[in-house]
Amino acid sequence: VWQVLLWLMLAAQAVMVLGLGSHLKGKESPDRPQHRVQHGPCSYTFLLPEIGSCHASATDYPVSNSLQRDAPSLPERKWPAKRLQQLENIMENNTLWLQKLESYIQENVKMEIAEIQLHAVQNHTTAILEIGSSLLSQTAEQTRKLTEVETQVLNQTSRLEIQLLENSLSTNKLEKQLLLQTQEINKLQEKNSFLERKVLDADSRHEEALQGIKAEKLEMWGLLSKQAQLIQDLEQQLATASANHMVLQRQQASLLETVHQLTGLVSQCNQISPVPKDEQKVFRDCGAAYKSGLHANGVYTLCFPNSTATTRAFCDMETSGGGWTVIQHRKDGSEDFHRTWKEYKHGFGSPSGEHWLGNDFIHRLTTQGSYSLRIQLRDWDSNEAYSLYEHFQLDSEEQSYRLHMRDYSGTAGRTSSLSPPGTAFSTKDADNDRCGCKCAQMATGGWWFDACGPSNLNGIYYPASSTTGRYNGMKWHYWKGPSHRLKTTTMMIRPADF
Ligand SMILES: [Ca+2]
Repeated sequence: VWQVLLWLMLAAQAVMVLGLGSHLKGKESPDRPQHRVQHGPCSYTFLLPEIGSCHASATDYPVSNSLQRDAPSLPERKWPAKRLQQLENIMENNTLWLQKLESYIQENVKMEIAEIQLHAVQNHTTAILEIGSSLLSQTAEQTRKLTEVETQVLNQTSRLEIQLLENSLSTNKLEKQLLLQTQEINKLQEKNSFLERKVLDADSRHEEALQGIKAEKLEMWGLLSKQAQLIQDLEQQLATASANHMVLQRQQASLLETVHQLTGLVSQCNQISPVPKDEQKVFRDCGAAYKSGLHANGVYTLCFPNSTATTRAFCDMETSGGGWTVIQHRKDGSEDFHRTWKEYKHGFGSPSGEHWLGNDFIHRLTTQGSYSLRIQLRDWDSNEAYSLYEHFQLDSEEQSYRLHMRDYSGTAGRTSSLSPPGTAFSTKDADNDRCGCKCAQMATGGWWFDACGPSNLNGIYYPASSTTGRYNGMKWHYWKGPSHRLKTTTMMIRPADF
C-alpha cells in the first residue's frame, strides 16, 4: 500500500511538473477536464492541465502529459503543428507510463493479496498449531493423570490382595477355633447330661428329705402350740410371783415353827416306841407284808429284788384294801424336793414324813412284776380325789426312768394328768424333757416332764395362805386346774393282781 501511495505521489509530481502554470490557473476554474481510473474498489482521479491561457511556446514548457488526448479539444489554430506533435509524444509516453503504473499497481495488489492470504494462512496454521499444542499438552496432562489413577488403582489392588490374604489366614484360624469350640461344646454337653442325671437324683433325694422335713415341721407346730400354752401359763405365774413374795416370807416363819413342833414330836416318838418285831422283817413290797398278816400302817423294810440291799418305805394298809408301798408323800412342805438326779435315784426324805422312795427301787420293783399306781390327793379345803393306773412301770436309769402306765380311772380328773407314756424323768441337773427349755428348773423338782406337761407333784409346796397358784407349785392339772393348791399327796404302788 505504501508503495502504491509512493507511486501516486510520483505521478502527481510529474503532472505538476508538466503544467505548473496552467495548473495554478486551472484551480480557479471548476470546469476543468478530469480523468478517472477505476481499479476494483479503488478509483483514481487525475486533473488535466489547461493550455489556453499559457503565452509561452510549447517548447518552453516541456510537459509530458499523456492525458492530452482526453482533454477537450482546443481550436486548432491556436496550436502549431510542431508543438502538437510534441504534446502527442509526451502524451503517449505518459500513457505508457500510466499503463506501466497500472500494471505495477495490479501486480502489487495481487502480491499484497497473496501476502495477506499467506499471512492469514500462517495465522490460521499458527492458531491450529497452538490449538494442536494445547491439545497435545492437555492429552499429556490427561495421560499423566491416567497414569496416576492407574498407579492408585494398582496400589489399591495390591492392598486388597494383601487384605484378602490376611482374611483367608484369619478365616483359617477361625475355622480351627470353631473346631476346637465344637469339641468343647460336645464335652460340655456330655458333662451337662451327666450333671442333669445327678440333679435328678438329687431332686428325688431332696423330695424325700422334704417330706421328712414336712413331717418334722408338723411335729414342731404341735410342740410350738404347746409351748405357746406354757408361755401363757408362765406369764401368769410370773405376774403372781412378785405379788406373793411377801406371803412366802410369812410362810417361811410358820414353817420354822412347824419344824420345831415336829422335832419335839420326833423326840417323843423315840422315847415311846421301839420298832415292832414284825416290822423288822424284810418284804418284797407292802403287798407282801399285808399278805403276811401285817395290816398296820407304818414304815417297813423292803429288799431290792434279786439283791441283799434293803430300803425303808411307808406302807398304807388301809386305803382301798391296803398293801400299798408309798413311793412319794408330801404333807407339810418340810422336805426340799428340788433335788439332783442322784438324789431322786436313791431317794430322800423320811418314810414316815415327806419322802421320795427312789427311782432305782421303783424301776426294779415294777419291772419284776405288774404293778398298779394310785395317786391320792387332798386340797386345803379337805377335798379328796385319786387317780388310778392299773398298770405302771419305770424303765431303767439308762432309759431315763421312762414312764409307762395305762388303764386310767379315778376322781382326780376325767383325763390323766400324768405326761404321756414314754416320757423321761428330768431333774434340775438332767434335762430329758421335750421342751427347748429346762422344765425341771422352771417348775422345780424331779418329774416326768413332757413340755412341760400337766402335772408335777414334786413342785414347791405352797401353803393355804398363798392366794393364787404358781407354775412351779405342786400341780395335778385335770383335777382342779393348774394352780389349784394341794395340801397332801401320796403316790403308792401295789401288785396289779393284789
Ligand atoms: Ca429340755
